[in-house]
Amino acid sequence: MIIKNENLSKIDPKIWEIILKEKQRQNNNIELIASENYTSLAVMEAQGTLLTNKYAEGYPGKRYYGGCKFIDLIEKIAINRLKKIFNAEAANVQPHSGSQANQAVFFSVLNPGDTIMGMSLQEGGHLTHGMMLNMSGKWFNSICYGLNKKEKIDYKKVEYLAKKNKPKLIIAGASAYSQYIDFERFYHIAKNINSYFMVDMAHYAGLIAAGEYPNPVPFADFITSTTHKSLRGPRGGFILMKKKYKKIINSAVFPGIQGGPLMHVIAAKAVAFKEVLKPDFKIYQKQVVKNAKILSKILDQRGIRIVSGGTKSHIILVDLRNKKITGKIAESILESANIICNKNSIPNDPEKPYFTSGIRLGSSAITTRGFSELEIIKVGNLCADILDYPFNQENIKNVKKEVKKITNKFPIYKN
Ligand code: DSN
Repeated sequence: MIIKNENLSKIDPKIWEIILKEKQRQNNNIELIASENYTSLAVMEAQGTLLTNKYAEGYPGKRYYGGCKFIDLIEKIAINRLKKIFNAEAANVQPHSGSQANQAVFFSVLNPGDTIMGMSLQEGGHLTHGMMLNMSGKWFNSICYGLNKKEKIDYKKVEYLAKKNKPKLIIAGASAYSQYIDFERFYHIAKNINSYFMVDMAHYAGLIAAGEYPNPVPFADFITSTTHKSLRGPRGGFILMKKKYKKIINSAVFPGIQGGPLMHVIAAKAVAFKEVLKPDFKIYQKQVVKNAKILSKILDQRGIRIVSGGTKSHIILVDLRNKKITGKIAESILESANIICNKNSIPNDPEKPYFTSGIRLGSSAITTRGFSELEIIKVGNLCADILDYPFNQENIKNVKKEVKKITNKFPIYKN
């Protein structure tokens, strides 16, 4: 039977209605999840195209399916734009996610049982950098480094652990670390013991592209990332590498860990990369960092402890111990006032990861939305109002009203 080419609203009104509700939710809430952002209509348009119909296992010029001449053009454009953004020697745009980008690097140079070293999840690292329940912690001998007393990466300990354990791969990168990472220092530590050096820049990629955060590209053998966080693209991943690793990385992605690439997503990545290359993107990222610093300062002034004393990125990690509520409760009460964030462990957290003593905030999405100083000051104070009196229903109601005033002024997706 020929498919009916009618609109989604007609074919599946149930799903359509839920999507509309989600649109309303995104419009009515203040989004402070540090790993989220709002992608452009152009990016979504590319992702919603008929490119989803096409199988294209392989790489441009060397596919395992016919009919790939236009697909090849798209993938080549995505690769070239990405290389230009980061001044990278080679790029692979096929990973479906950041986690798969990491897996591909592991698959390219490691064997099960090899030793890897990454930042501990409890102190700001990422699940895929060796956490014991993740494949990276189960299949490899995982050594973790963490923070010093000032809640900054303890490079002396990194060096000590590297010399002692001789990991085959050292990973730098984090998902709840607001400070600069000294990639050059990591590079020297890795080179001294002849280990591979990988940077997972998923959180910082947009800032790095705009020159607002140190660039790992000159130092790392492999750089992995997602495309949907600070980079503001579609949900997906990529890998940058030195040219000498292009072959092993490409075959680790396909046929190593993935089959057919998602060509509609790769087209959307290409569109996002074009947006990143525009001068506007630099202005946006400058404001992202500025907004995070203002938000952090307001919270600090309201007596809320910020882990590591502030931020140099889009991330703010909040310690709630003096407020006597867990991250889980704070997340849920903020949500009832239409402020969205996520609970997050803080260094030496006495609570279990499901509860935590902290929340993580981020400025990427609110900056895309158009918030600047005035709104950020307001947002900081509203968060503090909630955290000061989390169980006062009148207070929650008042904050929610104020949130509505701000969000009404800054609609995201109009039609
Ligand atoms: N889950 C992402 C984050 O929120 O940081 C990382 O993959």
